Amino acid sequence: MTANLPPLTQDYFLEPAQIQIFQEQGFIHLPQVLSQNETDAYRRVIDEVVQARTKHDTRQLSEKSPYEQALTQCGHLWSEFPEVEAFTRSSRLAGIARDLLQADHIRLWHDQALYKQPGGRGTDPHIDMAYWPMLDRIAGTIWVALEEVTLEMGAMQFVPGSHKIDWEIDQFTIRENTPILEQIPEGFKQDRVGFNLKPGDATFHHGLTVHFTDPNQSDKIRKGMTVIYFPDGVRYNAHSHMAGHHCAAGTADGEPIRTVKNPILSSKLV
Ligand SMILES: O=C(O)CCC(=O)C(=O)O
Repeated sequence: MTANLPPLTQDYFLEPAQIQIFQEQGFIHLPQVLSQNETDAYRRVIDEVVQARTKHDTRQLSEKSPYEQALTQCGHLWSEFPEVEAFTRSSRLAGIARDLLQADHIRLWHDQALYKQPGGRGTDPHIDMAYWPMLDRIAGTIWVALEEVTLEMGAMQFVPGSHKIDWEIDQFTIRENTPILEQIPEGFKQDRVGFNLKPGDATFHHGLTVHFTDPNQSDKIRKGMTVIYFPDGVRYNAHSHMAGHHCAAGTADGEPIRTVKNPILSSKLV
């Protein structure tokens, strides 16, 4: 495995106007969060761990489930592969989450590499909060492009303002294509917005923002690495259909989620 990885500790400065855009839209494009060198170094590592995780799966794309045809999903990498830890626990990335979610302290939910094979299906429209048993609906994801990712390859697209909808979350279950675009109330219907990403660019989206991608119409693998964060104090919902999630193991209903899997990664300077 690759050694001597660049530490991702230098802050990425966000203008107040960017924070405001995120609060209004529920997502934001962040250019050059990682330099080309940093991106290359972590892509090599993440390629290796995705390969290690998936090497026993010899199925063709057409033999996989619809969900798997959209995404090769390798999560919780940092605790298994020490070389991924510097990415997942990066204070630069976590600082972005802290600023955008306006948190004093930001905690880790989990990481996941999300690769889309050439010809892979589009990612179905969804909201992430449906997958997380959180009573307080505030959390978000940074999605970092490990290579150039264009809309034709399946770059992320978002419905502006959809994080402000009072979603009935429990109707959306993981790995089922519950229609969501059709449920956007009249006043919230807006055209999708997506971004072509250069290597090291990122998007950050709120856990209540509707997002999706087109299929990967290129002959290259679309490579994204994500980290999910939530503010310290977010409480566990034992009545959620996602109750029992191992990232909150041992947390009682209504208590703040603060397990060993959720270290604080960034704190506001006072
Ligand atoms: O990478 C994708 O296609 C989907 C990613 C996603 O849904 C997420 O990070 O929340």
